[in-house]
Amino acid sequence: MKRLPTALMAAAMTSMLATSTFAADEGEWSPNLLLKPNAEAELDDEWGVWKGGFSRLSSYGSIFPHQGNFFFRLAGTVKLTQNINVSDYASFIDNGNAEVKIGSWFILGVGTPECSFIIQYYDENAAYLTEDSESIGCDAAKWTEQQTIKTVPLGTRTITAEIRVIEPTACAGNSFWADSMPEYCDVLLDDAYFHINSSSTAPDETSSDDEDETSNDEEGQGDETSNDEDEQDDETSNDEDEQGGETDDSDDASTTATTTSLDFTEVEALYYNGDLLLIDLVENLQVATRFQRVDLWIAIELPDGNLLFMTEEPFERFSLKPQPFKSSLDTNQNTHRVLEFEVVPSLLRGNYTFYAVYVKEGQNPMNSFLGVRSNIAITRIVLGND
Ligand SMILES: [Ca+2]
Repeated sequence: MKRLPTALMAAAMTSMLATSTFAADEGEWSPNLLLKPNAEAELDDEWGVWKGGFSRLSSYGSIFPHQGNFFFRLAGTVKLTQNINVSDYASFIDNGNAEVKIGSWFILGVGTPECSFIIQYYDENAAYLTEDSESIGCDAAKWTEQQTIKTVPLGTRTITAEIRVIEPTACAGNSFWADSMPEYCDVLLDDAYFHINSSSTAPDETSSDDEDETSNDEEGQGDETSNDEDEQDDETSNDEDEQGGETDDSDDASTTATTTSLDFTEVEALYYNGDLLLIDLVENLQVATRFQRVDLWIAIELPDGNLLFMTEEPFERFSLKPQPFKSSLDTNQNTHRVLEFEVVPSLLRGNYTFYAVYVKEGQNPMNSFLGVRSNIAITRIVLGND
């Protein structure tokens, strides 16, 4: 039986946007700004997970943790994220001296996955600035460290650090080798880290190693990366048009700040037939201008892995087709009941994961993360067999 955290959502917002109050000394790396990076502690919702499987294991076949008693398993195509508030480092960032170092230890479970680190930079209005990405090897047969160092753009206040695993089609089964072919590719991960430093003199000997290793993977990564880049170009140019000079001047911008947060209220972890299931979403949204309007997306991942999207249509509340739940929002500070139903025998048993996120108006977060304008609220429940 899978273990689930009992307190699922109460601390999600605070933890996802938690700020390290530790100020870096000149030339030194900060403490690890990732929460629960080594799998040792039971998880709440420190990690945002999009699409694939994410679990915490003590062993997997003959594989054991890199350190400690637990490690993470990423199954299938997975985007694993944490949002990191770096406003404590604002002065270093705005001097152009700040760098970030993202890394983790990887070992291959099954398949030929394509992995990368993505670092997205957002300003104090939570507006997307730019991003870095680096293909990394994640298919070694023994625990191997991967790391990359990037310069932080001026004006950055929040960073989304992402570990992305792409599942090639060869892992999807349905082939001549179907019997021996795994359903999913697996990558196992332990001891992830994200540090920021306060000067350019910090040690970075390891970065040259990484460049060598990553060059191998670039071809495999091709399609995925180029799609993202196209979208990124569009996105960036829109932002610039719409926001004009506002965000260039940090003093003015503070009076027109966009704030967003989403949080599911705490729910029981386990339900049986006859139980009433209530899911409430606490929305806090204030956008600076009408150009920064957002859509609210709510998706439910079913035990069979399918995603259902809540819709704006009163007679078809759920759809397999990706679509927003509410469109063109500017200000909204409310708790909404998004789901209320009795558990009946016809419902699939197993794990249900609920996601909610604000996305730039008109953008589809299933195509690209670039339009995301808030934390991703996540809560999970299990429908048990009676
Ligand atoms: Ca560990």
